[in-house]
Amino acid sequence: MKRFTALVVGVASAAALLVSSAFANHPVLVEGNCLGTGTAQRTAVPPGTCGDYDGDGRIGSAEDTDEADRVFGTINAALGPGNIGSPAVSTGVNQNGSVTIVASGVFPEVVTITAANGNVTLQAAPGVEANIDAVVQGDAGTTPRQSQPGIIVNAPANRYVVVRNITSRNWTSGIQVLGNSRVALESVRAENNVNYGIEIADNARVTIAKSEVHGTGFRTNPVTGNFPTPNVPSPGKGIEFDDSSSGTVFLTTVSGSFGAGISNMTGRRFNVCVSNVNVFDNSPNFESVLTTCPNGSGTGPTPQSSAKKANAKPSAKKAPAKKAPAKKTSRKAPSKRGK
Ligand SMILES: [Ca+2]
Ligand SMILES: [Ca+2]
Repeated sequence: MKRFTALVVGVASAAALLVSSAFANHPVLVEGNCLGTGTAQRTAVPPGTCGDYDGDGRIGSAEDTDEADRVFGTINAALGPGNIGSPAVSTGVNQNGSVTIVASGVFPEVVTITAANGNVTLQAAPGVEANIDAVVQGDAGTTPRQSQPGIIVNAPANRYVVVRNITSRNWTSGIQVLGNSRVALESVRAENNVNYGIEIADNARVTIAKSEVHGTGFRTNPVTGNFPTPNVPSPGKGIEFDDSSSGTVFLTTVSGSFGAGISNMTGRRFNVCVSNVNVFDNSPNFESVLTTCPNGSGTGPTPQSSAKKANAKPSAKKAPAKKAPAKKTSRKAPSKRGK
């Protein structure tokens, strides 16, 4: 019996070690790249050139798989387990840690953040232009990528995600936040996306600051269509909060949207608060959005058209801090999300 107990303790200790490693929350780096001749993405360059931050001559997928150096060439590889060698050594953040892009580059990949194992930060270093772009001229993946969102965040409510200093271009939605995600978008730029610059749905809670959303719903493309004529974007909004989501928008510019610049479709007037923003040439600039932020939020359903009246109701000040209800009533048509 004693031996059995010792065995159980031993197994439990090993399990504890495995569990503790899942809470590492360590940082990794992603190198940049540059656009060269040909259609294939380059993986070998003269050492130290073209985004080769660690000077080994490898970029892109070759940097993802070279050794357990915690330096990657693609964003999704950095976010993943990053298993290298046999037996495998895991060096990626495994959806638990910070991914910093350290040299400028174009990243033609749908970036998926689940924060399944811990908090996740995705950022470019100051002065680095990290362009997550559906379009790379001549690349075979360009066509299917344009019918997908660029950055998808779908995380549990007990994790926090930060996206900082990242550009997302030419997708259906530049950034899509779903589920129970809790997210800070800081200094992000969403340009030339068709359906949404930034799309927030489900129960997500998102704060957006110091960001830019431009040209949503307008794009000419020989494959996915010519928007907004003859194809009409669905709906071509700069920033939208939908379903039971909530959030704030501060010190942000939204311009040139086919639809609304900043839109609150939650049906709850205090779910979305906007302050000190620059909105211009959207249609309209604001849709059911409060531009004076009361204390508290989520005080109950109200017709979107009456949102302006909310500013005059002092009772809103006593509203408790919002806890988004888990209840979900409807999902949008798939065509709005990915087609
Ligand atoms: Ca390298
Ligand atoms: Ca590497």
